Amino acid sequence: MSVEVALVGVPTDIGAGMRGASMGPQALRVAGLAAALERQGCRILDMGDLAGPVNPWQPPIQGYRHLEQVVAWNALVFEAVTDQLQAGRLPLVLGGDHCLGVGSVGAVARYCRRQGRPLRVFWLDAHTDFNTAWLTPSGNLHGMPVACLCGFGPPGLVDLGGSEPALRPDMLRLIGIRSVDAGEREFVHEQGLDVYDMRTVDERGMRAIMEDALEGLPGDAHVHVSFDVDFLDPDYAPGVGTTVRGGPTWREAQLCMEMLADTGRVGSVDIVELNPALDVRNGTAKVAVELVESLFGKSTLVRRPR
Ligand code: 6HN
Ligand code: MN
Ligand code: MN
Ligand code: MN
Repeated sequence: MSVEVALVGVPTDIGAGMRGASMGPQALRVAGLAAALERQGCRILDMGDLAGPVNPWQPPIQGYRHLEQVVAWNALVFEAVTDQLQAGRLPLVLGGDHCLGVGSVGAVARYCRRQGRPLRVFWLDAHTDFNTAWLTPSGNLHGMPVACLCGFGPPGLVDLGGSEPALRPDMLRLIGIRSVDAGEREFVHEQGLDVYDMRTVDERGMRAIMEDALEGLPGDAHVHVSFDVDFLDPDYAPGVGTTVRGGPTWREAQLCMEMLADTGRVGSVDIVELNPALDVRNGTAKVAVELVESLFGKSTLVRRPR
């Protein structure tokens, strides 16, 4: 039976500090996302785009910019992702900025909890996204989804899927990290997040750190991949709002995706932070599509499970 993938467009930049990620879903479609997944044997159902509030482009209030609109968008994402999981499809959320991870991962977490299935979330990103209203240097909610999912954040986001936090820190693996704000850094340490920063990738290599991050994955686990395109080195992916140099190369990122694909457990995916306004001839969208094709099983040679 082939995997049925539901594309859920979330055209918003409501949580970002720069406009343009709202054009991400269309750029990914134009870059050939559906055809790439079809080549991997998936059946594609494009659900179109969710329609949430417009970006009022206001400064932060008490540590949050556009909190009301971020909550509204995430409520829509939560519902849409829940619907697709319940229909037995693999939700592929097309962002949009990374604030939508609260609704997307929140829905996946509640679904897994109800099914009694273990969940592991791979957060591929230059940033830890672990800010809170009192730690954030920007007020931008795309810098806070991991904290919200772990129960640290405003009402409306932390309780999207019920009263208990969506995730415990031990369910998370953060890969590719190289930009963490001063207060955020302490908080990451305090909460014991499993962070594979770029120094660790440099020292040990992508293969070893992915083996470590995948260690002990239960056979019945659900793997969620939240792919922030700024994970990649900006030489390969300039079309994002918050580039940080020194990220994984195209090859390293491919290996990361291939090793996730090899688990056979990927059950939901976000592609976020692509900003076509900053891109060059849609090249970053094309790179994202190439990586997602690997995440769904593309390989040069026939591979058998080791
Ligand atoms: N992202 N740490 C910075 C902030 O404003 O909180 C940047 C966050 C970027 C978030 O790329 O998803
Ligand atoms: Mn992010
Ligand atoms: Mn990021
Ligand atoms: Mn470890």
